[in-house]
Amino acid sequence: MAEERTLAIIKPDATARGLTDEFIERYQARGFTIVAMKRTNLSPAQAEEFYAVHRSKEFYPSLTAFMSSGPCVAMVLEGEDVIAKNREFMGATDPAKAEPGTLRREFGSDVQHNVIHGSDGPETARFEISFFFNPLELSS
Ligand code: DAT
Ligand code: MG
Repeated sequence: MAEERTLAIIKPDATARGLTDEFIERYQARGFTIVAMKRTNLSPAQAEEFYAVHRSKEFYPSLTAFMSSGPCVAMVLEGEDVIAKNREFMGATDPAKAEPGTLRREFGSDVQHNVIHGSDGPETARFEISFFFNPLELSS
């Protein structure tokens, strides 16, 4: 497997609960390398653009309202097979169905308030990383 980058987002429910440091520590303890990170509060329009792929879903309005409801922390992770490794570490979309030991199982409240985002493939990762970070911020 080749070296990859992926985007993870600590979602507004997690930052509001004071879980940011805990999540960063868990990522590092698990061996993930964080090559860029920023805290930001998306506008509703930015959340709509980020989740444009879900525009036709009935949960799109509440998803984008939630994702713009408070600060989030975006992180670029780098490593071998890191896209899949992050998805595994996050757990299934619905926390009730996520494996024990995953972030969503341990901290997620429901399918919308599921504490963490992760890119689902190389093309998505490229789009999502460039959505949050400019080339200078990615030069490490
Ligand atoms: P994932 O975040 O696991 O990649 P996804 O891409 O299918 O899941 O959906 C993006 C987000 O949208 C997800 O993290 C939470 C929200 N979502 C998905 N399905 C939902 C549903 N049935 N009801 C409410 N929110 C949902
Ligand atoms: Mg997804």
